[in-house]
Amino acid sequence: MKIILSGVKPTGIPTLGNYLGALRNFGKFQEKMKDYEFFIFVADLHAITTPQDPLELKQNIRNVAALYLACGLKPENLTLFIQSEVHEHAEMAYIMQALVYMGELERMTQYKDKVLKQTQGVSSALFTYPALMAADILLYDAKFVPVGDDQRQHLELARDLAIRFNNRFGKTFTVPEGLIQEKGARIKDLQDPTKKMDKSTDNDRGCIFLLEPLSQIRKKIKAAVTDSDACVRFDPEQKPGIANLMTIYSVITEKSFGEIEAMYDGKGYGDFKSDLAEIVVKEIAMIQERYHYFVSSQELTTLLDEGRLRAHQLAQKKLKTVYQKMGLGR
Ligand code: AQP
Repeated sequence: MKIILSGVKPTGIPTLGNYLGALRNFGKFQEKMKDYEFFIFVADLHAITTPQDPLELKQNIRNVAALYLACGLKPENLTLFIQSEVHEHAEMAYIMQALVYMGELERMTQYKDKVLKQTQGVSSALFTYPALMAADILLYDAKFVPVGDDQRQHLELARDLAIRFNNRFGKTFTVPEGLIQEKGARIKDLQDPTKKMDKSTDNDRGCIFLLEPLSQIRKKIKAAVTDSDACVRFDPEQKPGIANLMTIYSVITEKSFGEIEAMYDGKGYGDFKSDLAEIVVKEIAMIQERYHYFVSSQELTTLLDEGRLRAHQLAQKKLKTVYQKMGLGR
């Protein structure tokens, strides 16, 4: 059995970045890789590495689960589950913590960035987050992990830990590989195109949330930061705002940057932004319609129940093997 695994943290409403960098690709990979089983989960244990309101967290968990289906995942070959409902994730994370070195965790750039944003003190779980991520992946021997560019470093660490464990205790884990799209793997903030678009942002104006009113999405795109050059040209260094908008345009429409440049040759940013706003709104309107159907459906509840059982079955077996290889217990 060959497995592809990925997750999204329910720390808020997923963004256009999450969609273009991750969610949208899951359904596309499903179409192309029919001999793979897809293990897709709601990463709620990852969410509590930063403070969460319990009621909001519960709602966000259901939202993310519904959005997976709304964004194109199909129930065939799918194990959809909630991370905290499969207790082996937390147990395997402890094993990974015993394996990973402090220096490796200290080098993680996402940790360093997130520490700067914390106002209430930094939890030790934020520091050990990559150990939990390695556990998520290795528990199921996932071969491929489709993620956005920001997860590249964590994925590399998961590979190192799999190799380290295999060298120390004998071949146990599959060494995973990332599936990172060339385009759309790092969508930037609309107000500050040097930063990635984050769902836990301080400035909502730079971020498009998948469940926000369509009229607001139009406004945000029209107000996106550009430059004074007034020429639609792909140049991430000199024109990061326009390059980001062109990336969004290109991923959704599947038009190349050259084609987009030719279409807007001699036109200003106004036309380009208006068209992009309609393209994004059309895509998100479709997602919202499907989300409203799935979020309160019995279909979703049943999928999550079945997913929990299937994930637990595999995870339990793997954890037992790991304990045995390490000499734990009797
Ligand atoms: N801007 C982005 N562009 C492309 N892909 C992105 N991803 C995240 N942001 C972008 C990818 O989406 C998947 C799920 O992400 P996540 O839930 O683990 O993290 P997040 O959206 O980055 O969420 P947070 O923690 O609420 O906020 P920040 O951003 O502060 O960490 C992943 O595959 C990710 O690569």
